[in-house]
Amino acid sequence: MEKQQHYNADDLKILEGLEAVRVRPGMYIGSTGVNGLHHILWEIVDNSIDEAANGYADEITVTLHKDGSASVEDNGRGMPTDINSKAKMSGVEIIFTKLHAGGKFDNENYAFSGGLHGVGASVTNALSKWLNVEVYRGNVFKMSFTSTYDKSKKKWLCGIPTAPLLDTKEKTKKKGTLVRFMPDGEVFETTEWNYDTVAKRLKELAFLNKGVKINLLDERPQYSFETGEDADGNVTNVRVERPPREPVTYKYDGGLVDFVKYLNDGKTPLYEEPLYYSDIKDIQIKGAPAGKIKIEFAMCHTKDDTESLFSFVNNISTVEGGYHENGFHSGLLKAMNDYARNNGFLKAKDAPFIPDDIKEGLTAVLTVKLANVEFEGQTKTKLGNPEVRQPVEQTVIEGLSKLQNERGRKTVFEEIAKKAKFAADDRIKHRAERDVAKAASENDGLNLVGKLASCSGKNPDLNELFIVEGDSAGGTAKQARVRAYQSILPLRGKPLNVQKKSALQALQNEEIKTMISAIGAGFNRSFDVEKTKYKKVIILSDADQDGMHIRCILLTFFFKYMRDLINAGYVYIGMPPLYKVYKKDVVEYAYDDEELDEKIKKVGKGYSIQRYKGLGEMSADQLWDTTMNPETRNMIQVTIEDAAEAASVIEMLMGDKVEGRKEFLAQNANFNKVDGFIEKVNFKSAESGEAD
Ligand code: 0R9
Repeated sequence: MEKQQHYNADDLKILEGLEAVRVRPGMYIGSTGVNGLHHILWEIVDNSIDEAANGYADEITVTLHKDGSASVEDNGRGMPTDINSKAKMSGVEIIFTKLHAGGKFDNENYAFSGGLHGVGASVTNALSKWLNVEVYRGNVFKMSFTSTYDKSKKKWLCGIPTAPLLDTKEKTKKKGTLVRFMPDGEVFETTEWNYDTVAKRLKELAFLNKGVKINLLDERPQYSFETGEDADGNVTNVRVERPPREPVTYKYDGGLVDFVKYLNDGKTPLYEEPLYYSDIKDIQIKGAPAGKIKIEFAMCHTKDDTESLFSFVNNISTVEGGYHENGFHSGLLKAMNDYARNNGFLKAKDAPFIPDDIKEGLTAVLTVKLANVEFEGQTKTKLGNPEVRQPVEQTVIEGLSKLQNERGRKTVFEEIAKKAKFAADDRIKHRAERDVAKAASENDGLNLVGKLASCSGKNPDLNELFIVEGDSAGGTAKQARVRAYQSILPLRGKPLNVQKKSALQALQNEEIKTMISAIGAGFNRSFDVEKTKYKKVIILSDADQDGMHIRCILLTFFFKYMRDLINAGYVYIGMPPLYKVYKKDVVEYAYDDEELDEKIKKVGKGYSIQRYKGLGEMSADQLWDTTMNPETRNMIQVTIEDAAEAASVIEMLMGDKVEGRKEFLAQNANFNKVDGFIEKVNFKSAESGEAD
């Protein structure tokens, strides 16, 4: 602290900048929940990725430490350690104390083409208890920052350097930067890193950054719960410590091509090697200087009938799409229409393909990189710059035309054109499908008598539809519900698994017709989320194997035929409790084994435990209190990734590839991947085939 006077008035302004981050963290990282927590890790990882994308680093290691801190290390050039003449501080200090450092910093030395997104590492610093940096550039350099609350001044002193950058004079052969930080528990609702979230993102980044080796080390001990019985026959629940996870490494020399192959795992591709192309074009974003846009895509059609397009802008997943996706689709459509006309797949009398014809069964990854992007949409994951559309369209047309003329690609384009023609014919033949679905949508109350218990209110914002496993639980739910805004749809047995069915076949199924009719927004291509009667569609199934299977089947249905319902965030998984812990009048519910421990302590000596095997075991009051009452219930909002994962699980179990299924089942099907809401189950029921 002895050098504190080293920082002058100019710097104070900077520190106030960081204080703003403390005061309104949501403005900088979206939320202070688990997503916000991970955001501050991504900021640091992004810096390393930028260094790698510029060709200076090829290995990045992320470590989740025992003490709850996280660190990121890269083998790049190392952050600049010299004093910047303008700012009168080292690059290291700039990066961690200046908001938006990197992106806005206009000194040539520091011009990195990355840093195109995000709010910068200073935000991570501002929201951490402490942050330590080491730079390896011949010598080892060190710098530390801390955040404290100054009670007398009633303000946060956050991200304050404890001293200027220190040259330790220690020699090192290593190159690069190491950043370690402790997220502040006073800022975040949780400071526990989610391994699956981190792993998934790092894997994605490894796909998007070809050849970069990304390691993930989780040094935290793992815990599991073992239930047993003590001498008096009471249920016991003991926490057992297990060794940390094994380190993992992600590295894909094929980049996007490997990404597409990975996404197609378990599907049947129409051609062996995905198509790949990339180009850099000029772009003029309104109100910004002329710039460049890097466009890259890989694609491969499969025998499936839905499209999976994963798009990214500056390595950020654009789940809600945007102008780059529009450009991709229109480029693809133009290129394939030209090809099909010129090669006899479309005759003079045939109408041109429409986008859906080309999208059928398409798996593709599209990434664009450019400066001055704007994100829109509910979750800020939609690219809002219209100028992006044209260069992407142009690149796709050029790319596909070049690829067509490459040796060995002839059959690839023939396969795509054949598939599109088939889809177009099918579409024309099956216009009837739309009419049936429409009829089902409008068929209010007719074939629903005795099935759907409809709510009386008409406001989709308030209305909730519970899809309940089993007639008996359905009956209980009907008693428990608030009639004004809660509808109950009991499902008899397992719903039709639509994975292997055509849309028309799906429409012949009573249960599915009833769902379409209840939701009232159409189906498949005619689905219009604006027309939904419910902005909460809640799947309520038992916490056992069958229940998990039903969840997966329903999610697959929504994923395939009502995807926008998921995109809009209207699909939920209801979470009934697993245990009731009680003693005389005291009743507590536990939703998992960890909570069971807590609740046992809360109820105290002489407690009893009931383990719910199914929803049907609960009384109407209990079901209301634990699962249906908006004030007290536990629900999980289904993301498109969850649903895609459920669909790919179903695909693997039911799909064309028998080997994949066998291997999968042999490994005891760990369904926990779907963000923790599908427990570890052995999916025997799936093996025996469809449950129509
Ligand atoms: C572990 C996380 N890694 C980083 O945060 C990281 C930032 C960074 C970096 C540069 C190199 N490696 C890095 N790792 C760098 C160095 C130089 C020029 N540009 C970038 C150079 O030596 O000339 N920086 C990112 C931003 C900045 N450095 C700065 F310039 F703004 F300071």
